[in-house]
Amino acid sequence: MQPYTADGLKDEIARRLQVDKGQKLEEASPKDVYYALASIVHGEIMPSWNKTQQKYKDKKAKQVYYLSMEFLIGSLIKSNLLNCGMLNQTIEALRKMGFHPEEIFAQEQDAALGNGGLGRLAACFLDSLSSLDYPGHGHGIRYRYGLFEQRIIHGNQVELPDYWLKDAYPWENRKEEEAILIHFRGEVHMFKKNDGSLEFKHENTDKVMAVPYDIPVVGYQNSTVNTLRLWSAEPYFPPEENEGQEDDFYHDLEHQHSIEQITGFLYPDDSNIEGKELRLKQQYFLVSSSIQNIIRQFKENYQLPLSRLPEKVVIQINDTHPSLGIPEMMRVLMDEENLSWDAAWKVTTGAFAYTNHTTLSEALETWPVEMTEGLLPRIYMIIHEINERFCRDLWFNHKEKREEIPQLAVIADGRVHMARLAIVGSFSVNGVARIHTEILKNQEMSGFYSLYPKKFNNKTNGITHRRWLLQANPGLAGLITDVIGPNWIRRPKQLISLMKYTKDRPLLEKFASAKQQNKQALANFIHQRTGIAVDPHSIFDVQIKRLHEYKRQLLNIFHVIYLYNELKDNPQLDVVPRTFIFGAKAAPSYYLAKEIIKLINTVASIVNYDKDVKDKLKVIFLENYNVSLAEKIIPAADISEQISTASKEASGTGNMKMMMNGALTIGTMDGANIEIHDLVGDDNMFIFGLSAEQVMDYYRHGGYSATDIYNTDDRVKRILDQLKLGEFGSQEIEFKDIYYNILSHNDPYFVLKDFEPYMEAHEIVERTYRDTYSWLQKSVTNIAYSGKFSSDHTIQQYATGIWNLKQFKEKE
Ligand code: CBF
Repeated sequence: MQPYTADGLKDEIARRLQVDKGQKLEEASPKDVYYALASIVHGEIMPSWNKTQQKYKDKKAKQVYYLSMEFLIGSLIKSNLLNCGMLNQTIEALRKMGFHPEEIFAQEQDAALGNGGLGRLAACFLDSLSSLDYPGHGHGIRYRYGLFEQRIIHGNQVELPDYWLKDAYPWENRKEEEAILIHFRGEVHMFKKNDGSLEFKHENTDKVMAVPYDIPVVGYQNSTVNTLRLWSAEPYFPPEENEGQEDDFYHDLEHQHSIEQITGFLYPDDSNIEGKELRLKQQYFLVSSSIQNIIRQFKENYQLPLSRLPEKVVIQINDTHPSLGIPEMMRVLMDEENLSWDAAWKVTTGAFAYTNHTTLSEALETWPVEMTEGLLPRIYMIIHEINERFCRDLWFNHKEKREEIPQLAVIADGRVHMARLAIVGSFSVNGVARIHTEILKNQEMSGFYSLYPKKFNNKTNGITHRRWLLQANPGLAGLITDVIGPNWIRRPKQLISLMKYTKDRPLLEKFASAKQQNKQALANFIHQRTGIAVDPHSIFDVQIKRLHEYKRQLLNIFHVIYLYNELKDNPQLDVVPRTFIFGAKAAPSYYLAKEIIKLINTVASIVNYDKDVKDKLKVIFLENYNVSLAEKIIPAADISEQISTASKEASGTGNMKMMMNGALTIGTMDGANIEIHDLVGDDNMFIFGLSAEQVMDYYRHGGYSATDIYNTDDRVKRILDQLKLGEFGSQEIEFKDIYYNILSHNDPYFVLKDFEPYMEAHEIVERTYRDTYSWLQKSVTNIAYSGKFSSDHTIQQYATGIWNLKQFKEKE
């Protein structure tokens, strides 16, 4: 990539404005400048992109395809500039032009094509694949509407459509010539061929075109550019029908609309599966276009028999959502490429690998047989056959499993079980943190684990330190480079060298000042957004993630109410001032989650204006939490709230991002918190609450008595009564459902059970924070150990442990 100077860039922006828009620099709006800049960067990327793809082709490299219904990309302008080595010059150039660089970067609307952790993980993985020179690409859906935009009105979440494509998206290239035809519904006819084998013809289908839009995935200053291919649904116009036909204009419009609906919007729910046919359609649309595309490219590029596809192609499916890829690959290999069942099965199971991201039973997808069969008749036949063969194998070859067949069968109780399909049809099944994988092996999927012990493995999640530290926190990143040199950027585990400096007081002061600057910046942002002035010297206590009962934002807000009650009783109480910062979206149909958002906002509206608590307590709910907002909040966090009910959070990745930015975790022994704890130990994080074993034991024995705690702990009783009696709401009935969910449904997420230990842990937080020197040591220790959670490390583990993929380092 060509090195630009700041002045060169400035001139080039001016030139583009003139050529493309006939505009003078002085007349250009921030949006005009953004587009001119993006077009320059895109132009810089193109040659490397072409070269990378050509090299893979020429050298017949093995490639991984990451299939995911979600890619939570966020904004690309800064990360592309950073990875192209142009960020610093751009900042200088924009300043010289009289613009505030952040204002220009903010012109790009986040691509919110995901709900939360799973989608963001996919985006981090793509960044690491390119940055480590691995041939690896994403395949996803180009939703016209991303995750809804959240507004808070009178404390309530209100959802607005996120039409992120209303302005042109400068990073995508439409590749109409590579479109693929997808078939829904229709009839399957069976014929006997001369050799006695069967042939299946899928006819009278509803046809949809899948048109790819390619987005470059730029590696960090290494000239590797992989591809994120997003598919868009468009009507299919058979060429012969275009001539001499009277069109029914209105019918056509309706038809077009129903087709475009397939890639119309992202389902706004990541832990409850909505049994909607449209979602099933989306899933098949993604996998059919991707698999046909992968096979086409394999045939074009490798000139090898399809039986050798697994030597060159590996397909990682991100959760069960793309598991229909397994029968789809069988279909293409058998019906279009004439492979036998056995040959096709060998290729398919040699190519697919499955990652599980949750054990929440409501998120383990199943589809009704009638719906699957009606929408995808040929695919259903294949699933049926996979199931028959699998069950027969269990019956004859695993006699000890006969009793378990109903729990293992791919089709059972009139439904297709997607996780079972994914396990049976893949060569690898992985969880996303050590404890999660153990739960899969020993509980949720134990029946399969005993059948296929070698398939199961763990790959603990990771995050890209380039976006989450280098780009989001330049102050801290610069300081780290000053102290240990720049090698950590390519080898994040080298952050460990910071451990040599944890006793260096003057240096710790510098870390403190970097954090303080970030806190000040966030305080300014909060003020500008909400009008509320927060004390930048207070503890910034942050919980940012999807709103779900198991993530227990409720426990956090109960702590706030407790502190508020204490301060009301004794306004002179000596406490370290705290600012509680929340960011969370609730699925639109998740009533209790929305009630919790309302409660947080209601508590905020009381606490923030109560003179008794003065500046000791502030509660901020930042609306429309998304990737760009996370990039502002995380560098400023002192405390990272990771307080899920143990056993429920598969891994979490916010925990890693905040640790990497020097926040200390208060958390349960759940997900990746356990692995953070392995590294930094009790001295450097605040662990509390029930263990996963205890939680699961309670579940096995019908739970515990929440009422006992209500009756014996005055603090708890007071809080719950305040909810019931309407003290925190305009009406008495307002938060009764939260109250009853805890007491009548016996507190399914153990909020009361963990209340006392959580309060104690927070007391320790406060005591520790008072000792600035010790706090800073802990903070730097967290940064030092965080390199292990770079997605570079995770991707290396996938590449060597699952994909057998080589880094493609060859340079010009
Ligand atoms: O593995 C990535 C993340 O996925 C989830 O968000 C998911 O959607 N299942 C989990 O809830 C997270 O724990 C996990 O980190």
